[in-house]
Amino acid sequence: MSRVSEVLISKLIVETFSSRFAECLHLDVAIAGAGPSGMQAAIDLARQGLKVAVFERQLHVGGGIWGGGMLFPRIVVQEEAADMLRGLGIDLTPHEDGLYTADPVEAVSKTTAAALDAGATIWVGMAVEDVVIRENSRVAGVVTNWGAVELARLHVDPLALMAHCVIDATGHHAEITRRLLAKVAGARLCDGRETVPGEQPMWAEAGEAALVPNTREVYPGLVVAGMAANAVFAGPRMGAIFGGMFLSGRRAAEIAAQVVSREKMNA
Ligand code: 48H
Repeated sequence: MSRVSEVLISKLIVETFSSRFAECLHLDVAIAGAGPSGMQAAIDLARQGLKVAVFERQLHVGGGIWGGGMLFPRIVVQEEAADMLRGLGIDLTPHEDGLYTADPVEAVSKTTAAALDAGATIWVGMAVEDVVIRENSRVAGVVTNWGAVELARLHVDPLALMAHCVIDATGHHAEITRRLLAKVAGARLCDGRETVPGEQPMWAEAGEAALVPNTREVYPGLVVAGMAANAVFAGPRMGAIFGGMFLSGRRAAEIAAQVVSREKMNA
């Protein structure tokens, strides 16, 4: 029989939060955004034994998956990503032309479970508002604040966590990459540009095809994934097809693992 006391409830929450947060002060990879690309990257990196945390501004994970297409609760996935999703236990219904449909609730739940089971930490309600920079030439961590503080526009100073690599999986706005370019004087992306052009109008096939090639280390220590990658490299949007997001997350994990090895060698 448990003995329930208000003080003990408060103590357990504060103490276990603090110790779990303290464990994240030195990460291998910090991922901003818990949509499909960020979660797939978290699964792959954590399965390699890397220390990974995902920071999600909203109180829920899943990003754009929940809404399916215009709130119709189905997502479309193509053949190239089908095995990855089946491997997570997500049921896929086959259709013509190598396309499948899946249930958003199942897709979010099973990717989240896989990330947690692999050892990733997922923080919800916690936004990445900035990056930690070193020598004006390398991203070295993330600056976090409560999503609610952002929403209320309160002047509350943030906390910083160090990471060998940061993945910008913030979706359409590519927030982390934009923030970096806006703040670091003279910063240029890997292709020499100083601005993020944003995604292009819808062209589903081209948008999906562009996602993996656009998944790159855009600045030392900063990798872009998912819709953010198409925003940074002017790829088209694609509507409610999600295979490319999972494939981009996988590619981001491969690149991030290389960045982590490089940074550990340089340390
Ligand atoms: C913490 C943040 C921050 C921040 C944002 O939008 P997402 O689902 O991202 P992807 O790229 O994994 O998937 C894109 C897909 O959902 C989509 O939008 C598609 C297919 N669109 C096609 C079309 O034509 O419209 O998830 C990004 C997540 C969200 O949960 C945000 O709340 C979160 O990132 N986020 N979290 N700190 N600064 N910015």
